[in-house]
Amino acid sequence: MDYEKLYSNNAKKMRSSEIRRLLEISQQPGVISFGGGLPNPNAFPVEEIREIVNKILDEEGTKALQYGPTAGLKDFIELLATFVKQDGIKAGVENILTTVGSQQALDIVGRIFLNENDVVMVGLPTYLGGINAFLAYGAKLVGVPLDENGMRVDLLEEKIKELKNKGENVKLIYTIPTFQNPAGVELSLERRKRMLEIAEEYDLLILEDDPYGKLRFEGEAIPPIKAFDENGHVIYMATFSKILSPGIRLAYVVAPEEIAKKMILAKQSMDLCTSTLTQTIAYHYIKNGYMKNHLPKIIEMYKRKRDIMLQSLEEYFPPGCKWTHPRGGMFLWVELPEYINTVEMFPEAIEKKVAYVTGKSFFVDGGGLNTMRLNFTNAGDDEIKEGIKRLAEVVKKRVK
Ligand code: PMP
Ligand code: G9A
Repeated sequence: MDYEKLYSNNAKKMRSSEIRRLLEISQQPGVISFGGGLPNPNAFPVEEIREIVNKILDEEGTKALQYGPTAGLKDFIELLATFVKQDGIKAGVENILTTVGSQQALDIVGRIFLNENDVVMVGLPTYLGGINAFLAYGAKLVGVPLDENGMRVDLLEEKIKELKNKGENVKLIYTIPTFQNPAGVELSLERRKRMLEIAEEYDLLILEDDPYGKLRFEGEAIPPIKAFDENGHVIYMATFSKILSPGIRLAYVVAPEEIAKKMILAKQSMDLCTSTLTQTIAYHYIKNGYMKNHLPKIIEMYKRKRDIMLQSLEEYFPPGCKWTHPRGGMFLWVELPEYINTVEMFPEAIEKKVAYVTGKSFFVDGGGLNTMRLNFTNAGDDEIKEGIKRLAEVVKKRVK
């Protein structure tokens, strides 16, 4: 049977993710992976979770194993309201919903806002999972270059003006302001405020995706854009994937009440509710102070790994290559000489048993051919050094 005839228009627009595909390759024996944004296995608080789960099953097992409200468990949502307050975000329970990872939140936003050909402004580069979520709803993605201070908001405004003049329906600005995936840069405070003004002036929504904000190694914290949002132009999302565990698939959204309601409605037909068990685990993890104690340990580990990667790049990479010096997060962004194509180079890297994500995957304009993203959190300390050494050999062969 020809199934193609039956697929919906949306299904035809779905694209496979290079990061997801890479997961399989990088699990081959001996491969050192700087590919997917995987936390380090040693960062998972296995014993604490065991203790919490035992306690939950003893004391509230039947509740934690039952269906729950679509937005999330009441106690957990209340706790999240105080959790986000630490970052200056004012939210009531009516503004918050939980999701199955922030990837689900990206999909819900696409589902409730995007019609075919609606425009989403994104960074050049930007998170591949965001690109694919929006493309599946038929959106047009328009890229705005980044520099060391994040998205160029001057160019953002110029492009929005241009698009609006052409009659395009610009709806969203998608941004990862803190330790951006993939570039590792931070959007400056000034630019955060300006981006919000632009959203207000042009009647747009900002989709602020913040998985890495709590993984700061150095420098002063910059408040999320949502902290300045007095007029309901920001949908904020964050996840437990990088600070607790991605396997528990738990994230949360803070949105204007009306939008939160619409998102909950969309979620009703997607999965009824987020796992009540993992919400209960995360609740106790925060409430009992485990999160506060554990986070500094992860930060220390990841900072050390970033430093090892930076030192190894200095030591082994040939002249003519550049990389970012991220103050937090999980990724380092590398630019090779213009004439080197990291897509073409990839099979040889795999042959040498080292993996990265090709930069091109993060560009909506076909650019970034000479770039790559390196994750520094997943590999062991010695593996980072060895992996960069292997990668440097592959690069050196191509440097003229
Ligand atoms: N947004 C960004 C920017 C990410 O980097 C990731 C994961 N790498 C996600 C969303 C999705 O994360 P999760 O679904 O695990 O919360
Ligand atoms: O495994 C995934 O797809 C999550 C990681 C995202 C990333 O590498 O950016």
